Amino acid sequence: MNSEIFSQRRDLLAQQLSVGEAVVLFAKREAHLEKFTQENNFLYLTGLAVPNAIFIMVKGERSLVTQLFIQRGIPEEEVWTGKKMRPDEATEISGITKVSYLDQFLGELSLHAPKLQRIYSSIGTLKLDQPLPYAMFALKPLTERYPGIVIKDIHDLIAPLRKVKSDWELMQLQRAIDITGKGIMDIMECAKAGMMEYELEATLFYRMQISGARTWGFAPIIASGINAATLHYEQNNCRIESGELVLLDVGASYMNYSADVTRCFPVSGSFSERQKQIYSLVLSVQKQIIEMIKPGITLMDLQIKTRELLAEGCLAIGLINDLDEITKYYMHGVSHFLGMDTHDVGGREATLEKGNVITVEPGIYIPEERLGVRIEDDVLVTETGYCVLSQNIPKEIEEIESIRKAALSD
Ligand SMILES: [Mn+2]
Repeated sequence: MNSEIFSQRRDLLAQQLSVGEAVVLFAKREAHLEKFTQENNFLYLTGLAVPNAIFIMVKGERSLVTQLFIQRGIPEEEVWTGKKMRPDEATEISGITKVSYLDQFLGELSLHAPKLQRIYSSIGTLKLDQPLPYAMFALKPLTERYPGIVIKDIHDLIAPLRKVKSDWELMQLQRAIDITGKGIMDIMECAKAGMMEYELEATLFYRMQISGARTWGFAPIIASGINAATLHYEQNNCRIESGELVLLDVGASYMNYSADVTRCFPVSGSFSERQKQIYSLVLSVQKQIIEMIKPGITLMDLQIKTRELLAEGCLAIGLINDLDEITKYYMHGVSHFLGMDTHDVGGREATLEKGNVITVEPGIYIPEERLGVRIEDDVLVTETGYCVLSQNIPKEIEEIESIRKAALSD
């Protein structure tokens, strides 16, 4: 990957900054004996997958300072942890020519401080009952001496950039989705009643690992029977009983881009009449919602229509007696942005534009029948409509039943 990509992203970021404003982003902290994954805003603007580093961009009257701070390699430590990234390596990857060491950060920031009014960083939404975000903590020496400097979350600056995917990003996403799809097929081809949910998780994880997707995009949901009616069931530790429907809500992360796909299949080979009825309803709604996708439509439009269609469907089959009762069986959003984060930046009410990638995931959950159905695809917004990136992963009843029957007859 060319450092030019990161330079272009930083140029777009810089265009949004006014004089006296700065961006300060902190890489993820290194955690002992833990697999390292980078903070996504930092990664998006620098391409650097190293812990503890800092990125700053300061807009002055006549200047724009872009600078990196990285860890100094200490020979005694490098015996244990391997070589630290050198400044010239950081420059080669990121395209940022001014690279200093972490112990120089506060000194350098001091030079800019008197003229700063606002700093954008990754702080999210501050919660009073939660610890201070690391960025707020790390900037304390500055904010204590310059209480006038406001720290704001970077979301509104970076979301417009991150939610429009480049061709390169779409290639990574497609790969993440394809690997996930292969893993779902592996599961459908090996699952049997009596297996544990986590055995299916292992099957998919194996597929990911041998395909270069080293981590999950999010904690996988492998939910059989009533567990599928718990939206964020992540234990995956139940035995799959014969006759149950198994819900897989899974996504591999490839090059830090996350897939997010949900499929359901009958462990015993064919759907029961009731499972078929609920599944068909969800599938039909899902297809109608996907059909709506084009630039100019809002995520809220999709949500309102989903609720309406599901309510009509549930009323027609007698599951509810009044359209408003639908919230009892469908209670979540139908769509979110997808990208480096599984729930990517962009919000829940945005207007769609070309290059956005969103999920479409209606569902119906009936705990009293030990049944939950959700069908989720990943969809690219194109100039005139949409392209379903996960279209190769089977979701028609006949396709799923024939895969399952073939698998069980082996
Ligand atoms: Mn999703």
